Amino acid sequence: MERTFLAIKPDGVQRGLVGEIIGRFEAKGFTLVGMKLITATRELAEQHYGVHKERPFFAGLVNFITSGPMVAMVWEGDGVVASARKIIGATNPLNSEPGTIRGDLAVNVGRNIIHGSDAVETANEEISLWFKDEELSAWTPCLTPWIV
Ligand code: 3AN
Repeated sequence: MERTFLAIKPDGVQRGLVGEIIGRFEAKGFTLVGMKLITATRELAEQHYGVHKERPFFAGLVNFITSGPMVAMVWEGDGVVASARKIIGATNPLNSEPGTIRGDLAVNVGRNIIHGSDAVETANEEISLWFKDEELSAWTPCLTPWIV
């Protein structure tokens, strides 16, 4: 089953948007298989954003991402990598469609509240960078016995 790495960045946590954001992926029908509140070290942030290390915004991005706790998560489901990117919206929130997380909740490209892996291969790399295998729980949602 396909998995992706999503992280609510420090601005999303500070703004009290954790429940709102997680709710969108639950409502869509994806399964949460790993989650932790974590303040990233510089080493972890630099590894995670290594692809951007020559970009002018890299130092500011690492400072921001290490500035406070994030909610790091692994979500599972058919096509979850591409679908989560659609739910998140374009990188620059001013270009994100209304209805997407960034389109509804963010304004600034440097404070765009959530990260989502951009491809299945990247997702697998990011999951192993942020989580140990034993921190992930494979489970099958089964609603009825919990309701009636
Ligand atoms: P996405 O997060 O949508 O995959 P990337 O991978 O192009 O976007 O960029 C990674 C992160 O770098 C973005 N989430 C954003 O926080 C930051 N970023 C990208 N472009 C800029 C920019 N022009 N100025 C400041 N920060 C940026």
